[in-house]
Amino acid sequence: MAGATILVLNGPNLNLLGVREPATYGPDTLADIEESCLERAAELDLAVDFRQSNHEGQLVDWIQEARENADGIVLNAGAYTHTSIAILDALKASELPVIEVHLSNIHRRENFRRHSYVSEAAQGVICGFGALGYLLALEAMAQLIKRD
Ligand code: CA2
Repeated sequence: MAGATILVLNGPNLNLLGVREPATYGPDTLADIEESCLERAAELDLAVDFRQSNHEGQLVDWIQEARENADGIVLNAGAYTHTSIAILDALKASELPVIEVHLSNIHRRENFRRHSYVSEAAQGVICGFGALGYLLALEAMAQLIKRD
């Protein structure tokens, strides 16, 4: 689908990227990741709407709005991945293709990170590749949307 819009949504604390914990999450800031997403999206003939919030309700509102404004969602829900049934319900209600992204390999860390509510609504999950995961997700999304 040429010119499709992908909502790239980031959850709590991801605004701290590049400032703290580079050993776990890599050296890139969220602004760096946004810039590389915009570049890759242009090559893929996609538009990207890149957002971050620390608030669960705000993320739910944006997912609800995506039903009208976007053609797919790439989501790193941060810690809400492991807790939020509200985000899961909003993703299901959106009826959009969803790709879940994590910078770190959530299966290699604490046990509580191994369960993801988001995964139940996701077409696929990319984790452990740092900022590259967002670009891989955009490539996968471009293919998914083309197929539909
Ligand atoms: O690996 C990921 O992308 C996570 O979604 C990141 C979340 C974590 O709760 C998930 O289990 C896995 C945490 C994001 C916090 O980001 C920070 C960045 C710099 C400094 C502190 C936190």
